[in-house]
Amino acid sequence: VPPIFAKMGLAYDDVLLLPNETDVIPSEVDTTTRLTREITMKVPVISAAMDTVTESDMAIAMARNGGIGVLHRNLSIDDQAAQVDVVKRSESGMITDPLTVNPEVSLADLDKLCGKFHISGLPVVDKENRLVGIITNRDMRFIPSDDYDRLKVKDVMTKDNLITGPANISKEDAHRLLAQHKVEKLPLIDESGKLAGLITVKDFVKTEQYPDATKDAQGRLRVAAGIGFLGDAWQRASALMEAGVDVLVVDTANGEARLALDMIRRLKSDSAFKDVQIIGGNIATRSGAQAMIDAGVDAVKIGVGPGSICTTRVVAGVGVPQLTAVYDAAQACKAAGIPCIADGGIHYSGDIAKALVAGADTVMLGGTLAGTEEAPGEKVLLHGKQYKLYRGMGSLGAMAPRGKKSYSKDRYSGRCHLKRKGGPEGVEGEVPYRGPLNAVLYQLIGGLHQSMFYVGAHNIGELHEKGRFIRITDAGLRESHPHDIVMTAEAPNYTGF
Ligand code: RVP
Repeated sequence: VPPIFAKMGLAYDDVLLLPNETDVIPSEVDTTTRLTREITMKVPVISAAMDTVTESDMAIAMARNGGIGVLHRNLSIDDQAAQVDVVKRSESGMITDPLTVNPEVSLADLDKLCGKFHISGLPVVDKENRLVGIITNRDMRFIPSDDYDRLKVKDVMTKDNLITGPANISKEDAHRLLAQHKVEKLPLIDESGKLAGLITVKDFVKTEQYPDATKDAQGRLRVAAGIGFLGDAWQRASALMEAGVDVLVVDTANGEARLALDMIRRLKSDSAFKDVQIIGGNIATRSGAQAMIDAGVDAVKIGVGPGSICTTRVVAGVGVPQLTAVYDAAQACKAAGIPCIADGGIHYSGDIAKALVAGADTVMLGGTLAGTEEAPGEKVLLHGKQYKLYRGMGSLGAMAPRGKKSYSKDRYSGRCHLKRKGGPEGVEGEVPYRGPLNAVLYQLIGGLHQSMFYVGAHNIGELHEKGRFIRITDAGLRESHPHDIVMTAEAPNYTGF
């Protein structure tokens, strides 16, 4: 039996990293890391499964920039699966199952479809999936939108001299054909004349523009999605898997809930999910991590109560300061060769390096990304400054969205066996608007590069090995932040909120 008082727990602010002799050049460090047993990423950052943080726009931007997004689950199964579909279709080496349109569809409906999937045109096929034309915004450009209801795809599509390629075309040949004919989309046709795929110029451009992107074997962006373990969770998992999700996160406030562990075991033992990686969380102790590992997870997510919107530690009096939680849980993960994620409480770039040195392989961010353009929700103006809504998934607002069914309740009511339901464990608020995600990530990752320079680590493995902490006092923390000055300009990597 462990003693009733465990050791002292430390938070990120309780420590600093010690500088070492170094030959590292910050811009040349390699931040490649493991997200799960089988997935690596160039950038160790994950956007949180929260309804004010990650929907498809954020997931696309995160994956393009080398991280990954976890789509939240505070929406219907169909809507969440549709978001997976949007991410998986956003770019690709070759689209093997392209969206198509029937010649009889109105231009108005076509326009809606293109808007939903952020695409500029579609192959047109008959009932047998034979290519009969192609319609892109070049065909639509001079058509007044007043005519969209009246006109059909067949009236304006390009149908003569279609440029197509064989289904097994190489990347180089496809590029040559696109360039030679100055077209943007190349439908691929199999031997029986049916549409077998699509290659687009946009995908070539995106690959050059985002060389670090997190992609699957087919060149599609990777995406993760949160699920629970109560009610229709299994149905949700199945729908997300069918939509092509890469990672499922069994996401609960207390990952040691027996039903959550059962859900993980069930997913891991069902061969239908063999191509989907399973992350489990959250836990905050070594034994919690071990329980996840024993259930078979492909990565463990760590954090009980460190989140900026989380009140679990005051409402329930439960939690472990995050640096210690990461350090302890990572011991079990390291021994088992399973990666782990430090989730919550990271608000400065320096905290990322601290989390990694404590043993994490990646970090998950909520509040730090909620103010970006790609986060769901409108900007609001408060006292002459722009803000965006950010709320805990256990807040009253997230658990009971107005006029909608709530799906996030079970994250914070895993205590379903109790007669009395608990209260909220999160709050709602606003965070400053911070512009596009890539600018914020640039600062965060730039900070990590600087940490690696000071520690003398060329890569994340060396950061794990060489990083050492010094504990600091309140006076040390005061000394760390800008002091004895009235700040008159905000630095892009220091918000001070
Ligand atoms: P932060 O980055 O500090 O804003 O924390 C984000 C994390 O907080 C999430 O990834 C999640 O683990 C946790 N969270 C989300 N909702 C709540 C809550 O309502 N208590 N907590």
